[in-house]
Amino acid sequence: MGMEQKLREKLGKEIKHSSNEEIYDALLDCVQEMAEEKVSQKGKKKIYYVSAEFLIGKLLSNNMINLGIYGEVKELLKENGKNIGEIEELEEEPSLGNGGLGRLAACFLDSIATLGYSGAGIGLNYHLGLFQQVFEHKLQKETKNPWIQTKSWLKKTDVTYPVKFRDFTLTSRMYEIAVTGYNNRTNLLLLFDVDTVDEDMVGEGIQFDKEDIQKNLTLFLYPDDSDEQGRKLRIYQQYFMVSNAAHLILDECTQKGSNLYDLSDYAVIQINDTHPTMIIPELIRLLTERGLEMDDAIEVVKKTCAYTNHTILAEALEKWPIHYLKEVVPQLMPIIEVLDDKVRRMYGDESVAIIDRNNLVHMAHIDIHYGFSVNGVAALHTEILKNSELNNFYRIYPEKFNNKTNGITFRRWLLYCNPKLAESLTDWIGDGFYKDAMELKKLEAFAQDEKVLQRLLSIKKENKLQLKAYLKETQGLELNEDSIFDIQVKRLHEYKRQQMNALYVIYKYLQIKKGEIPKTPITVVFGAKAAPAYTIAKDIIHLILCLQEVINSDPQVNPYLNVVMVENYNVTLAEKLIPACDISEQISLASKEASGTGNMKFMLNGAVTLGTEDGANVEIHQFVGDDNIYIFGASSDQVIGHYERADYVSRDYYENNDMIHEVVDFITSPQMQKVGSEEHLNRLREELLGKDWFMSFLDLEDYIEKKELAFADYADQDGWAKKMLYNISNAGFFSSDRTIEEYNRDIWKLC
Ligand code: 26Q
Repeated sequence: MGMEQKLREKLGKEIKHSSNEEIYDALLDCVQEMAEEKVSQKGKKKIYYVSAEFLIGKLLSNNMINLGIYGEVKELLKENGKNIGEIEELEEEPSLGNGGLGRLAACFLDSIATLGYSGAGIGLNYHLGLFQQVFEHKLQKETKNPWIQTKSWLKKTDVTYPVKFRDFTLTSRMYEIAVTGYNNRTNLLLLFDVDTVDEDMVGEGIQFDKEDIQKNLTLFLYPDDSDEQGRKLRIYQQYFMVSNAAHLILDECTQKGSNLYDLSDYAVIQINDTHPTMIIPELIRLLTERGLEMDDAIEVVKKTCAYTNHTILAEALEKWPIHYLKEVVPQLMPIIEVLDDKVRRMYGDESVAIIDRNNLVHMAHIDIHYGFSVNGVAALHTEILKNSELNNFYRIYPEKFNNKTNGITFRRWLLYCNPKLAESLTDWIGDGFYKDAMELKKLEAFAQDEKVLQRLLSIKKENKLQLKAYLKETQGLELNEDSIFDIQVKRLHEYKRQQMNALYVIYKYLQIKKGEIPKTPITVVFGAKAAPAYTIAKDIIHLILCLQEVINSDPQVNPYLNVVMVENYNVTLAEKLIPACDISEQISLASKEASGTGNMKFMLNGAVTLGTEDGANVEIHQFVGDDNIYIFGASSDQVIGHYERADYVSRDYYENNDMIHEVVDFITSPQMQKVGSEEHLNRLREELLGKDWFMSFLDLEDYIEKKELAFADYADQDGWAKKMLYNISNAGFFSSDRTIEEYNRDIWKLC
């Protein structure tokens, strides 16, 4: 049956007589039915990707692309006077992740299904998601984000498990979201929930009673963990997630014929950062309940679990006080003690112990001792893990350590978000790159082809115009499509150094005031959410919003320089911003960004990276060569050296460098105080002068120099188009299909 007939049957009337809402509902039904037909039981061994976050983005169009009906439906709607873009707008974006780690999990699910592997994602169904960001008085305010619509992609199931905590037992319920592979099978994302959750208990902003676990367990993603109740709630969430996962995995495997001793022939569990680590003691507990001896259970689990590390930031490495665990999940403590005891007997080395002298349980240490694989997410990151952060473990288990450089799904981040580029690429090099991303390399043959270069530039311009219209309509923002779009979008964190970009903006503003007019106008775009309890990150948002007002309302400057901070940055906005970008800001303090994946999305869409030698930027640099990227700043070794010697003193830079002095003082200048809050601006300036833990001043001069060079190069449009072309041609390696093939070859061994 063709799509037209299917849709009309669902609608019960003509498409042209239906409202957008009715069409959305009908399309959702059609897509779900088509996806379900492709659910498959094939494959003895299955990958279970357990993660606290799955930042999947809107599903309607993505699923239609993967099912091969997107073009047909788009045309059909057009013929009937409907616009697919307006229908997409009706879908709420699922709010199940913070940033990189959650989006990576979503790209991986897409690639696992696309490559035809048997796999499932397992996580939680946060009703109100991550908070929604609104700007009020130039400050971030958090509100709830109720993303689950009456007509939803979530399918309620009858699967329930009892999950026991110290003081009570909760009954879980499983929901499913179909994950369609491109031209291939459908897998499932399994999200656990409790029926007793009460959305009405949320008061002003995102306030709620953190102790009423039955009602609050799956309300929010990472409830504020700045206080003890928040941290305990996090443990409740984590245990709830992994206990359900462990039950489900054991049930599925026994049904398929496992005798549990051979569990690793049926299942491999990828632990996404330490958030699901309790699955290790929980599986051991359940295996002993099902009759295995403790030592056998430990061996089985060791062969089944693999761990991915996403950070070297000390504050993000989870360490839980024993007394929290005793209060929440006392049944795990005897097991964790056995695990600790074995490690102590074997190695007698305090630094690799599971329970430290302060009675903190180191979650990553459990993963490394009791899993069979430890991977970093980019070459440099894995080297840092092996040689410094986890060196004591690397010396014990060199064979466990491996690198899996991150990737992104080209279905969402090219075919869907940049249809004009995808279409032109298909004209030039055929459609082989849809399945084999390395075929993008064929584009290099066109590096001297004037028509191709001109088309790359005109696509960029069209995408800028689309973004301009969208941001005007949805956020009332004004963009100049004739300016360079310089974009930094990612979570707000000091190590990512949005503050350094803001200092550049101040520098440029002052230059223009002094009469130094740039050749091409510049628009600096920011998008970022700050964790609710992260004071300095929120001050940085305030700084950017103040700059936006001061600069955009200064008639002497605004023809040449604009600052735009988009509100509530999310996947949907990323899909519109990235195709319109000229310069991709990837400016983390070297050694701190494990990989980055935004950098890959920008590159694939023809933006040129301005970045430090950090994370996957290092590999991007190797692929595109010196001429097609702007690299600046201290190396990771130099940065690690500064930390070791504790010899970075931000105030020295301020005292000894006139430019730095001037831009820092501008933060609290009368102009800024007039539009902003003295408290926030002063605190930020003091932080930069007194601490600046992520060394913004260290690289500032070099950053300004390279950024100016990029802007100057942009004036030669032909030369710039070549840079775009080399970035696109070399993006193939960063397909998550490649990443998943490597996970399978080295870790999962599914077939
Ligand atoms: C930990 C303890 C308590 C509360 C929260 C957390 C917490 C929450 C989220 C710790 C870490 C995260 C998220 C980390 C993350 O997104 N990491 C990013 O992972 C990407 C995918 O590998 C990388 O590309 C990025 O470099 C990395 O920052």
